[in-house]
Amino acid sequence: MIKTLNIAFDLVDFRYYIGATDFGTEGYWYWVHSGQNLIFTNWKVNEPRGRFYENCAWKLGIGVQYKWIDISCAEPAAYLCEKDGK
Ligand SMILES: [Ca+2]
Repeated sequence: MIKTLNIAFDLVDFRYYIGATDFGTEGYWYWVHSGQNLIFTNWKVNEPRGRFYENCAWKLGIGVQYKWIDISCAEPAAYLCEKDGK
């Protein structure tokens, strides 16, 4: 548990892919792993705005309250993964 908390603290101010995309249907945002549409979103003001050129979602850092933006899926960035707690 302590290791998990340390990792989370280190990641506070980085940008990450969060696994959401609107690739295929512009404006329809869904989770890549499940295909389900987003129920909760945390978009930054005036985001998403990349239209057909930006189809992946990033979580920004603490300076912008972890808001999301859309970005080109070709942009290099870290990513977050979900793991079963079992
Ligand atoms: Ca898009």
